[in-house]
Amino acid sequence: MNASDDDRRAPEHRVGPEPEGEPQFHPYHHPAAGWGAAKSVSRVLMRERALVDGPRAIMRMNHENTGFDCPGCAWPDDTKGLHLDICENGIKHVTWEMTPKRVDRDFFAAHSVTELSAWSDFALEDQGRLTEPMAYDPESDHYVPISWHDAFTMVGETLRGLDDPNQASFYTSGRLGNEATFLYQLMARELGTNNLPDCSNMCHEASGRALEASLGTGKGTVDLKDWETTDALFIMGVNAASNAPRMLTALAEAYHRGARIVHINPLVEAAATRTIVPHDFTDMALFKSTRTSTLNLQPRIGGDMALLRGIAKAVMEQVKADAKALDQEFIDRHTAHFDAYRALCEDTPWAEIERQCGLDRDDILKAARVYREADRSIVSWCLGVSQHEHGVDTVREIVNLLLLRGNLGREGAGPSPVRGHSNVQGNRTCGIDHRPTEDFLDRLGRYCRIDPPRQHGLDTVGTIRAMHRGDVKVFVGMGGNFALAAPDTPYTYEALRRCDFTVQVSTKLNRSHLVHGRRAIILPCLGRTEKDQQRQGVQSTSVEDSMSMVHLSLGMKRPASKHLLSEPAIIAGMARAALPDSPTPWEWYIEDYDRIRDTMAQVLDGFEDFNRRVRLPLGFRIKQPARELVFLTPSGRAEFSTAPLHDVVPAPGTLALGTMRSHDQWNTTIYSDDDRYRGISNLRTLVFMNEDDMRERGILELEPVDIVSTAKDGSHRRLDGYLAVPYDIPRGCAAGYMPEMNVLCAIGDYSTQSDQPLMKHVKVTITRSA
Ligand SMILES: Nc1nc2c(c(=O)[nH]1)N[C@H]1C(S)=C(S)[C@@H](COP(=O)(O)OP(=O)(O)OC[C@H]3O[C@@H](n4cnc5c(=O)[nH]c(N)nc54)[C@H](O)[C@@H]3O)O[C@H]1N2
Ligand SMILES: Nc1nc2c(c(=O)[nH]1)N[C@H]1C(S)=C(S)[C@@H](COP(=O)(O)OP(=O)(O)OC[C@H]3O[C@@H](n4cnc5c(=O)[nH]c(N)nc54)[C@H](O)[C@@H]3O)O[C@H]1N2
Ligand SMILES: [Mo]
Repeated sequence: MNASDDDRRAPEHRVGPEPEGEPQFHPYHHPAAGWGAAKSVSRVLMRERALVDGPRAIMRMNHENTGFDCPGCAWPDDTKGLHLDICENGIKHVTWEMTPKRVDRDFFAAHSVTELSAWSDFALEDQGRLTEPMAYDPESDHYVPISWHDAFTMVGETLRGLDDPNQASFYTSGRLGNEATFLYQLMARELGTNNLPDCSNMCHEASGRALEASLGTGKGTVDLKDWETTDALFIMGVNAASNAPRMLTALAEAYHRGARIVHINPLVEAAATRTIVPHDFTDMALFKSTRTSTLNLQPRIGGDMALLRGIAKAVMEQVKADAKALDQEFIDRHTAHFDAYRALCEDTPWAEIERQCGLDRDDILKAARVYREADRSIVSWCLGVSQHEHGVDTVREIVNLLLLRGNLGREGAGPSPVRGHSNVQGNRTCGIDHRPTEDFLDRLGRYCRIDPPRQHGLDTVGTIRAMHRGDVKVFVGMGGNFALAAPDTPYTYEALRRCDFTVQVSTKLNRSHLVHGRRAIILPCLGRTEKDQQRQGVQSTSVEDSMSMVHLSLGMKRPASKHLLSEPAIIAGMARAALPDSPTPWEWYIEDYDRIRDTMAQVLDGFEDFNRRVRLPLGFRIKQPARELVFLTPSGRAEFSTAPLHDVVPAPGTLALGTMRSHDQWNTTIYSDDDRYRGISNLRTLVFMNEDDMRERGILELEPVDIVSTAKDGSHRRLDGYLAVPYDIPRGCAAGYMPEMNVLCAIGDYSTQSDQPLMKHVKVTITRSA
């Protein structure tokens, strides 16, 4: 790459709103959720003017099969069906979709793309819901209305005109329901490509690959009942109070029962202190908070694997004193390569473990003790573990640890990744995979009477690079905000701009509509809360949560505009235009989604009798062989991995920077410039630093600093004038917000194990701004 330094700076636009006041930092000392959450919710309801519809919708959210699934995170719904199973951030996501504001043709006539490009990302989404299909007109630099028919024709003609179907790439963001997902991958494969990048390539690819390699089941094996019966919870690399707030309830309940909870995170996040259970109204009224942690450990960024190895080593060392420290019977019956793993733990010196994780042995032993004393343990994790060079090795080390004490295939025990988008797990289950298995392709080919391509396709990073080279000419974004979510912002912008044609299926205006190909269209779709009326009646779609429960979601609101189509209908429209001789009955499928589900039941493992089972009160759980101690691995057993510890200690003078979300955002959707639990108001362009690291550099609180990253290829990227915030974070570590900090993530810096961009481990230097 020969980009100049200027090409690697932040684009001109802001991400968050204009600040409402001076930037402030006041450490937060209140429990998570509770009244602070209630206040924040009412602010969003007021701003979106959704005071009447909002509360009514919220009462219908996550209610067995009679409401819609929260479009927020992938935390499972309460199994008891009694609670008002909602959270602050879920309410924000719902009201965000239900806003009465509209982006119509007059709006686009009034504002050129060049003008809109200078707006903040907050301002773009704040305009409200998209209302009709629009096409970019290069003459006037405005989006102009286009009919659905003409839009589909344009897609069809362009796709048919490609020399090779691999010149197109089809992105999915994890909100897409299962039925649309299935149709989308079918369309891509009928066209002849496996280019199916998705947001999972940026979040849990490492978890899927590790679990597949260790257990032969690429998902977590526990469910909420296990959370309710476990003795010890290890919560790693997740900011649950903001990103999976309903986990707070599970943590508080576990604490009440006497379970032990260990949080492993360079930052002590709000979920690692106390919470007021949001749907427990007496707790709310009495300000009664519950503790949610017994032990907080703050390893350095990337230090998790060393910490896990240390815990494993300590457990093994305990065997001399207590033969039951290991579950030798489980190990003998169900696992492979234990001896090699034991030798590796013995050979890894304590000093190296301490140096790599940044914790001393005593602290590691505390965690080991919790683990050893628990009959049943669950390890739960999210991006703090996965978005690293060695994310796969680290997740496999989690499994190693669980196997030592037979914490698998029984109640209250096992691995429990926290997934991101509400249906990101369902997307993969239903065929969004750039590396599909032969078995899946065989079944798809047989039942859908197509000849699917066998060559693996492009993932997110691969797609960006191919667009940059000119090898991919057509980009279709099924939801999401690819331009802003992906790494190396200026490079990704350039890649999208080099496309011949970009298609975005969206609910709201966002950056990806303004950073577009030579030709571009926006196709507006129904949101999850809205009524999907088709020929045979109102349709529901299914989704799969983090714990593999599949259930129906039924929208009930009047659509934001009468010109919107459902996502399945949009896919069918594009497919019919692109594949005139298709054997797939696209129109017939759209009349009644039961018909799609009948086909899915034939093609997808674990979806037998789909239409009946999905209508059971809580839906159904997809079979997980590892849960039944059936391991679809080469050895037929759960496999210990034996990766050596990697060096994650930052070089002198450099820091390891993790990019993360604030409390008031949903990925690229920003609600405000505040981050309540971290004590921040009116500020997103910040970097959290250890006080000693600041002092060493002569940086004072809220002083502007310049952050320069160094990529694997030696190139530099920079963000200037960010404000330094002294924070309780280990030395050598720093943290700040995505998507702003994607500017610092080089396109070539992805994990060789998972191909995930290294969003939690950017090598930076930080200096006072001149
Ligand atoms: N409200 C809200 N909810 C969301 C989202 C949202 O944007 N807003 N996004 C959704 C999506 S798509 C996803 S994938 C999830 C993301 O959920 P999270 O994984 O919670 O996302 P991040 O904000 O990136 O937070 C990462 C956490 O990892 C910690 N961390 C950073 N580096 C390390 C490390 O090396 N080791 C350890 N142990 N911890 C580390 C950080 O301190 C932070 O607490 O949330 C989902 N839910
Ligand atoms: N530096 C850094 N970058 C990251 C991450 C990080 O931790 N650090 N996290 C990564 C992760 S985990 C993820 S998942 C990605 C997120 O990447 P994406 O999923 O691509 O981004 P979102 O911000 O969730 O997408 C928001 C847009 O989705 C559209 N939308 C909302 N609801 C619907 C719907 O129902 N249907 C359709 N068709 N569109 C809808 C709206 O137009 C909205 O503007 O970002 C990644 N980027
Ligand atoms: Mo994600």
